[in-house]
Amino acid sequence: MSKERVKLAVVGLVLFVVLTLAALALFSAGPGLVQVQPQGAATTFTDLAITNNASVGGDLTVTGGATAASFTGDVTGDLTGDVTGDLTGDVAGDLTGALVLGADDFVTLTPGTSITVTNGAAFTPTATYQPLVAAAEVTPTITAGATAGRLVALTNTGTDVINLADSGTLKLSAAAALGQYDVLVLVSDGTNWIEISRSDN
Ligand SMILES: [Ca+2]
Ligand SMILES: [Ca+2]
Repeated sequence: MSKERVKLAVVGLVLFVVLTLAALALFSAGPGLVQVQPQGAATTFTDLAITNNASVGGDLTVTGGATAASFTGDVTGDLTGDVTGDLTGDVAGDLTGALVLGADDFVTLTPGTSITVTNGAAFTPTATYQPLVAAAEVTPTITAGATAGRLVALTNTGTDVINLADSGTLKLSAAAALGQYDVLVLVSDGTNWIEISRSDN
């Protein structure tokens, strides 16, 4: 090999080493952005620690314990661990653990949309705290067949009397005549609405 070729080979080798070191320095410098592109087959990480935000576009499956300072997305699977932070969304699944309220928390029933009841017509409660109103004294009926165990507190917020007959699938201690602010509390057995209590306020 000629001297010139040896020189070129040495220069090439030095350039290769310098570029490799530069690339390593670039990728090890933080913080950076690491993107994981979808692959045909699942990629398995033995350990993956993320110290900043992580955005997951697809499903997130956690088989171990999960601790999150904040979790703002929906949880559609089962949640078997404790929730120690605030839960601001709806819980549509079953709660099989204890429901523990903090020392500064209340059970708060968001009122359902007020229903204007009419004579002889059935109305369907939409919330446990169900305000009712009428345009004149009326005797409506209540739709049967609600989910068993559902509670409803019918509250007449208007000045016109709302009568509820003790008949059919409405099982009362006696007919109810709800004046303003009077309340009738019922529970459904899946077919009937059964009176728990009433209050003439
Ligand atoms: Ca009765
Ligand atoms: Ca009253």
